[in-house]
Parts: sequence; C-alpha cells; structure tokens
Amino acid sequence: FAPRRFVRHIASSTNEEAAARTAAATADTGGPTIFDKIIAKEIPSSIVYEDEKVLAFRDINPQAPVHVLVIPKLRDGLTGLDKAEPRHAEILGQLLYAAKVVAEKEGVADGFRVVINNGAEGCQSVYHLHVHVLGGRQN
Ligand code: TR5
Repeated sequence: FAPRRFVRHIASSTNEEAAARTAAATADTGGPTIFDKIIAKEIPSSIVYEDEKVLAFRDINPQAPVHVLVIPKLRDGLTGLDKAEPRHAEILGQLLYAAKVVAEKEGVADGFRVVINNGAEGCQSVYHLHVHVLGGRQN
C-alpha cells in the first residue's frame, strides 16, 4: 500500500538523519573549543560586537543572510545552556541583550531569530555556550 510505505520511508529517513546529526556532534568534554582561539584573536573572525563580557562574530557557515554567534568571553562552565547555574543569570541576560544589539547593528531588528542548540541531540557542535542570531530571511 503505497501511502503506508511512503510514511515509513519518511519516518525511517528522519530517524537516520537524526542519528547522523547526533553522531556528527562532538561530545561535551569541558575542554577548550575553537571559540577560545576566536576570543584570544588567535584565529581571525568577523566581529560584529564586543564588550567586556561578550563577543559577537559572524558564523563561518551562515544559515541566513545575517548569522552571528554571541558568546560569553568567559565560559565559566557554560559548555551548554543545560549547565546554567544561578550564578550565570547575569551573563545569560547579557548574551540576550547583546543579541538584540547585534540585530539592530545588522539591520534586522524588525525580524530575527535567536537560537541556542543544546547537547548532541540538540545539534550542538561547539561546547562553549553561544546564541545564534539569524535574520534576513523569512522561512
Ligand atoms: O551547532 P552549534 O549550535 O554548536 O553552532 C556552532 C556554530 O559554530 C556553527 O553554526 C558553525 O558554523 C560555527 N562555527 C564553527 C567554527 C567557526 C564557526 N563560526 C565562526 N568561525 C569558526 N571557526 C573559525 N571555526 C569553526 N570550527
């Protein structure tokens, strides 16, 4: 029965894709990440905004016309949002505020998305908390 096979095919393909994404994601080892080198300016990045606590730079593999990552300069255990403790409340607020500043600077304040991927099953690949700011495309 064709429709049932079709449904099965979609379900199986979705599972395979999810498994591939999980396998492709690196584990949260708590070790240094590529973002440490970006913060230290050992690796060049296209910086959009910077203050004492926060750095925002363009994603190397943009998923939208505007795709900026906002990160805390001091990771302080925040490999991912799931590691957040009460002491992180201030920096979490600063990251979101910086996301808004980035959206304004990039001219997309009227319409943008803010995304935090968390964990291997959430497609996180860099274990230094980061906020994706995406704008400039409606889909
Ligand atoms: O998948 P998650 O949510 O962990 O997001 C990590 C993001 O970091 C991805 O969107 C990558 O494209 C981005 N990324 C990875 C590297 C990188 C970067 N953005 C800017 N510059 C980068 N360098 C120099 N090296 C990377 N490996």
